[in-house]
Amino acid sequence: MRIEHTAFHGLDAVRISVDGASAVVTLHGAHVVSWIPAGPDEARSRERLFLSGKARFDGSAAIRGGVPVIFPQFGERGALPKHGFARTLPWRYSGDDENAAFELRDSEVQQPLRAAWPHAFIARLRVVLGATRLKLTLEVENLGEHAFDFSAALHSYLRVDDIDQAVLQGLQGCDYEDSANGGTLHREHDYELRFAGEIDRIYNDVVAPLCLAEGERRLFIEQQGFPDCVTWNPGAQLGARIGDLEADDYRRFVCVEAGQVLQPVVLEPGEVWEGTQILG
Ligand code: TA6
Repeated sequence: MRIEHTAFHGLDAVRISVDGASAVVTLHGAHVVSWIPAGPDEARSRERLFLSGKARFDGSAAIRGGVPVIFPQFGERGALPKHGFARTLPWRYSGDDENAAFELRDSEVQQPLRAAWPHAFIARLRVVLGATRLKLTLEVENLGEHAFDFSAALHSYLRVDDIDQAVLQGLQGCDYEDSANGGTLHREHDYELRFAGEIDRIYNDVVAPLCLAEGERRLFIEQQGFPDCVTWNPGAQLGARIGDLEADDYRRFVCVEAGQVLQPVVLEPGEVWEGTQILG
């Protein structure tokens, strides 16, 4: 892998390239903002992540699109701001010339967040790029003297041309919590999930690789270490109320998030947890 330090909309970033593929990761949030796999033609070698034209790059908020790192809290399931603080803090590049890695330490967490989550930790994001695959591994290490618990996710915004043509295959048989309908519990019976209207679900015990299909195009999504998969699209109405999305942007992405949400991780002193999402 070739690694170059660069800037992305004014943010410090790292550009990774290998065998005709490329990815860009900003230090703000260790946020993957672009992934273009190699391909025999333009149809396959094209941007695979959605990034909003109204995304904010001033460091004040999470970037809308790409792959936000959610840690140490998913959603509003705790005292921290929604989805925790990792996506809004500056990470440090901790890789070398060939291995891309980013690190966030608790010393970066300022008050009042630190008081709300007073734990000593290192979070690392390792990014491995292949010609047609992107592998993201989130690692969390407890550096303190007491156990802590956390939840986490890789909140990937996968680009689609038309939400009406996109289906997510492979969730059949999984139980899910329906966040768009009061957190009710269900079992998925269908092989294909379609995105008609708001979909916001936390699927549990996802083991098989999933496939995002749109026409002839396929993107496979695997996860390891993360037991849950969150699927999200705001639909037209909610999409129009999200300030950093254009009114029609909901048509152009599906979030398929590898997560540890329903059952937080309990990490003992000295222990390391890791979870991986592979796109390709
Ligand atoms: O992962 C799904 C979700 O929690 C949705 O409920 C939705 O709110 C989305 O994340 C985006 O959250 P954000 O804070 O980035 O606007």
